[in-house]
Amino acid sequence: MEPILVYGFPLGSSMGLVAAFEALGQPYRLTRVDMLADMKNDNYARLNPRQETPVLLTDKGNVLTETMAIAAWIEARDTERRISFAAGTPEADRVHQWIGFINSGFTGAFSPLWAALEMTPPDPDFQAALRRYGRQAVANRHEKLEAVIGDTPFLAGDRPTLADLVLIGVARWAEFHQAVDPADYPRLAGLRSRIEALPAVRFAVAIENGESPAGSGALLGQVPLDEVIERFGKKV
Ligand SMILES: N[C@@H](CCC(=O)N[C@@H](CS)C(=O)NCC(=O)O)C(=O)O
Repeated sequence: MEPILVYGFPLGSSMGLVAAFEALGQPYRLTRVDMLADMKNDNYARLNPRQETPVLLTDKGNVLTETMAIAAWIEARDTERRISFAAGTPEADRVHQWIGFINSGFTGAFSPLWAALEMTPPDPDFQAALRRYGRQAVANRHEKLEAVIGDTPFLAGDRPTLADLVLIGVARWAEFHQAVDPADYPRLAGLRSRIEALPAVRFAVAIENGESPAGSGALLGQVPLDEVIERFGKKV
């Protein structure tokens, strides 16, 4: 079977993985999840007990969660090295290092901001403290990232890789939460605009917006979430 990537909207980090599948150019399908309405329930937990996106149904029909594991799965199939480097090379190590940084500290810095936004029932004092802490954490991770972005057009060199695509799914949260002023991080701002201009990323954003962009032709269609859960989720 073709792999199926279960991606979340609005503003899911999985947008970067949709772009990665598109850039990979091999046949794939997508499943769309409204994270606000269709994820925090027992049915979705059959697919991912942590009730999160992304989830990959692999070509062997296995359920694979966690962005880093899914990125590694894509990398192993990217034999044309469109968005990765050969295993064991220093360039590949560097891509893994970037993805580790982005998926841990950089992504995690936004957690207090999401927690404040989604808190029910509201607790204004706690939410204000979470927002203050979250903004500090996001600024700190932005400073760290800004300091180590090099002179190459993309994170790991002259061409975009999985590291850039994982970054772009998350970096836009800074504006959404008004956590930092992007102008304070000019290297990151330049990098983000180069990544956002990539056809695969434009495609992924259009998909996230519910449009039907032409794309490369690798996307074979969208599979309804209920069907995916019935076929691949834990049996009840
Ligand atoms: N460690 C997981 C985290 C995934 C994650 O946090 N996904 C977000 C969407 S970007 C989510 O599903 N959040 C819902 C929630 O936990 O409330 C990964 O890297 O894949």
